[in-house]
Amino acid sequence: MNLNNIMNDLEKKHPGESEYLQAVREVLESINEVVNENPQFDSAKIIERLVEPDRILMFKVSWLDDNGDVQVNLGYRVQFNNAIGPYKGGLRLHPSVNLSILKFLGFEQIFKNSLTTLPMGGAKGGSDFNPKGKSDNEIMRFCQAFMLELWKLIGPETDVPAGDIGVGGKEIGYLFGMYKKLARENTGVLTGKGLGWGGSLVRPEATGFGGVYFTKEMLKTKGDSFEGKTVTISGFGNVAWGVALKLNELGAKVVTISGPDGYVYDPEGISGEKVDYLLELRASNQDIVAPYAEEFPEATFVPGKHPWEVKCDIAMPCATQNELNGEDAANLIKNGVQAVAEVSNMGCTPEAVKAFHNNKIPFGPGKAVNAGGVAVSGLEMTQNSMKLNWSAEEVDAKLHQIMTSIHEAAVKYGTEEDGYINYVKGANIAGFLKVANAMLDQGVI
Ligand code: 2IT
Repeated sequence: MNLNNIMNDLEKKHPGESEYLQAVREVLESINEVVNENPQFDSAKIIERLVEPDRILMFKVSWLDDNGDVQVNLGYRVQFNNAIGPYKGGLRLHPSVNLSILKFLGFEQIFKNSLTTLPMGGAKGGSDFNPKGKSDNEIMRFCQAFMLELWKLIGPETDVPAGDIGVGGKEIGYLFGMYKKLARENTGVLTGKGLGWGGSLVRPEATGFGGVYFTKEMLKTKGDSFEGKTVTISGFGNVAWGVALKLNELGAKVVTISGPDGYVYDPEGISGEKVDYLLELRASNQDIVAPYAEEFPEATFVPGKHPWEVKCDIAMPCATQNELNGEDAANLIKNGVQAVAEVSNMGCTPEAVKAFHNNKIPFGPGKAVNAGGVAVSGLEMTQNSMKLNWSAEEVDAKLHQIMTSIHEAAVKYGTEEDGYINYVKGANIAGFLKVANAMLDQGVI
């Protein structure tokens, strides 16, 4: 594979799509060696076929706000690759959403889903709709208008969307209601459903719990554990909540959360009712964490900054892409960080990842660390197919086993000569091989 030629070609075809090009470059750099050792991939043009989505649906979403005014948004679904199973991936509702972001997320999803060991292809979708400050009725009308277009492309054996930033149980409910009406069927077409109508226990906690299980395995390779560790996390949504819950259970102390307005530092630790409060913050449909410091006076609100300046043993970004840069990484390293695990998708910039690698800090990439969310989505699909529900213990045990197996796969392909585990390389190679071999088996299509 000529990496530079492929990247140059892609940059020419998709100028300015920086997140997408960043995600592709990272994967190609780490699989380069494996592709060169397997000429069959090159002759079938596996890489050239893998880096472009199978198709993209882009549509207009018109809806009425509470004043009766017409609002217009853009909606998207990027179906990237279905070599190993139906397209699968979340829907993101955020004003920053554009094709570059959804293509990076869809591309990452291919490898993440492959790592879970479950049969799921990669996709992503969403809209530049901003849920912040919207009423429930406005969110419902938007979701219904969005599904009026999306339903034509999806189905329980074709493409199964779920939540991402801005899409939780409430939005999945509105989307499901409209799909059901249009398609005249009640099937597991979406995951993250309510528990009374096809949802799986542990799905809301799964991304966070899975992230902690993976990081626990990372620490274990050093003979270490979470007990007594100080952890900085970012974000305050579903993912940060699940991470905080599990970290407390394992004896760690969570000292930060964050939003676009800044971060909160709570030296006493975010546990008990304070973790529950994260859900209240999220339900308020506001992008702010400042109220936390008003509610709990031992905490300080630091406006306009990221939590990576706070001294910690372990850092776990849980918010959004490129939220931890080279300077943040240098700060963490200076303060003695022992491990970094991305729970957000591509939470760290390439400069930050390079700094962790150069300093031999164990670094877990998002596609491995946060795969627990989509893994339990896969388990929700299985339960829907069987028309049976598993207990929370059963789902959690399967999630735990999946995260351990992802860690094992990353160790297998990512261990370097000096014993340092390059989890980025390991996860990318393990995720890639399964998809590439499936594409080879299925011919040129
Ligand atoms: O980034 C992700 O893996 C998700 N937003 C979850 C996707 C899913 O289909 O559960």
